[in-house]
Order: sequence, then C-alpha cells, then structure tokens
Amino acid sequence: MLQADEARRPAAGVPVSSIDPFSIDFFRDPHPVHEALREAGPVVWLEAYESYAAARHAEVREILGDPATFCSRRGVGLSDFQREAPWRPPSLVLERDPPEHDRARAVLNRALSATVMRSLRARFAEAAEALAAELALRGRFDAIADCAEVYPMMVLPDAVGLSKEGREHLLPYAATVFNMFGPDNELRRAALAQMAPHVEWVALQCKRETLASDGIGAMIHAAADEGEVTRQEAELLVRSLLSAGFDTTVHGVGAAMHCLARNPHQFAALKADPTKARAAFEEAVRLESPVQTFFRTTTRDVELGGTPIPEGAKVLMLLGAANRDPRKWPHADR
Ligand code: 8QM
Repeated sequence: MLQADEARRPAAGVPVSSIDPFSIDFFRDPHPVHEALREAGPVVWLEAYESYAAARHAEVREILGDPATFCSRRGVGLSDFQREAPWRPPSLVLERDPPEHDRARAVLNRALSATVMRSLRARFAEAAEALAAELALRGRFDAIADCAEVYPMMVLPDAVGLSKEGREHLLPYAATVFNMFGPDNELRRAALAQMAPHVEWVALQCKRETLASDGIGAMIHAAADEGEVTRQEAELLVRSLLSAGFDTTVHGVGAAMHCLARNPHQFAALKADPTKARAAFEEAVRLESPVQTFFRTTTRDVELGGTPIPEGAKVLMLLGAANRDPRKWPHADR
C-alpha cells in the first residue's frame, strides 16, 4: 500500500491529462475529448481530480466485472465515502457491493419483473400513442421538452404510486443526484443550494403511507412485510426508483429521437420494420450514453491495462467514451 502522498501521483509512464470531464466546456462537445482520453492510453491520470480514468471499452468492462476490487460502497462519484460523509444515506443498490447489493437488488427485480412490466404495458402504450398523436398534430415540437421530458412523467409516477401533488420535484431531484456525483464545481454547488425542497418531497414519497397501495412502491414495501428488508430499507429502494428512473428515461428517449432525427435512413429503416425498435433504442443509448460516467474506488493495489493503481484510488469510467471505442466497434460513431 502506498502512503497517502504517493497515491496522489501516478506511477511513472502513466499518461497524465489536464482534461476536466466535468466542465461545462467539455459537456458542450465531449466526443473529441473522449477520443483523446481513449487514445492517450488504457488508463489515464486526471490531474485536476487526482484520480484515474478509463475511456476504453475493455478496461471499463474489466472494472465493472470486478466489484471486489473496484467497489461502489465508497461512492460512485468523486467523493470517497471513507473520507467524506455522503450527502444522503447511501443507495442500497448503487452504492453497495455484492453480496449486500444483490439482496436489495432482488427486491427491486421483483417489483420490476416481466410480469409487472406486462401489467403496465397497455397503459404505457396508450399514453405513448396519445402523446405521439398530439405532437404529430403540432407538426413541429421540441423533442426534449415536449416529448422526452413529458412521456416519463405521463406514466412513471402513477406506476410507482406517487401522490399527484409535487411531481414537479422529480426531474430537479434527479438532476441533483447526478450533479452531486461530480467534483465541487459550480454545477455541484448549484445542486446543493437548491436541493432541500426536492429532497424533502422525495423522502415523503418513499413512505408506505404516502404510496398508492397498488403501485411499484407498495410492492417494494411488501418485501418489508415479509421481513426481507426493513421499512427504512424499503424507503431507500423506492428512493432509488425516484433517483434513477426519470432522468435516465428522459435521456434515453431523447437520445433515440436525437439519433433518428440525424439519421433519416435509419429512421426510414425502423419505420419499415418496427420490430427493430429495441435494437434502435439500444444503439441510441450506446451512441449517447444517458449515464456518462461513474467512479469506482479500489479496495487493493491492482493493475489495470498494465497500469498499477494503489488501494483507495478513485477510478473514473467514461462510459460514453467506452461506448464509442473503435477497438470494440469498427464504426463506433455510426
Ligand atoms: C444512476 O439508487 C440510486 O439512488 C441510483 C441508482 C442509479 C443511478 C442513480 C441513483 C444510474 C442512473
């Protein structure tokens, strides 16, 4: 194990980058920066954050496949929960490792099972068709504000069983959660400054008394009745749905429309064969990666892509860069 001081510098020969993958400038046009980070090496040292970064598909897969070495329980943002207190009680699925992760995940899996999805399908399809018909009548619409942000709100809150009151907190809450993963920059400070009312509303929504008795939230609380999780754990699992279910859906739907609008031949091919919808959506989330980055924290000294990484290091996975790695897909941008 290295001394704290040594851990703040990479081993000799590790490419060093001054790129800031959390700056507004970077977000404006991430793809050239992603390419630069991929080409710099299998593992890069980000001097701005004193952390490692992996932008290639192979290394990102290796990290994701080895939670014992690259753990989530010390936080999947830049902040190391072993050094800094988390801003909210850690998520039981996102910020846990096996085997604790799997116990919580099993409860969520049941609440989100194929059977449950089938029971929601008709309502979800009806809402999609109604929205599409309305937007088609308009002739011209904003694909994000008028569709990607609207559709999840038409179906998900009712499916979870949230109260009608206060649903406008959902997207700001999700934005807060995502911005809090980042470094102490203006985005994170702005998130901190405005989060209180959203956090308060979400906490109330997670309670069994608030949730409708026939929704996904109630199904999670049923696992507490069985003694599988505690009441408090059930509330945290509902919180996971409210943290991760909306924003990612907005970005997934947005990505799909963005890609189809810019690739008219692909749009025509999809219209000619709608059974390709699932593949088209998968390809859209590969190209646009609704979740762009997560960190892991090393639990031991390890070698990744030939690079030695000490215990207790934060390692940034650039999922959006890995998803366009030409080593994995020869025409990754297409
Ligand atoms: C990101 O459990 C949670 O609170 C949570 C889980 C996943 C995310 C964010 C929060 C992947 C969408």
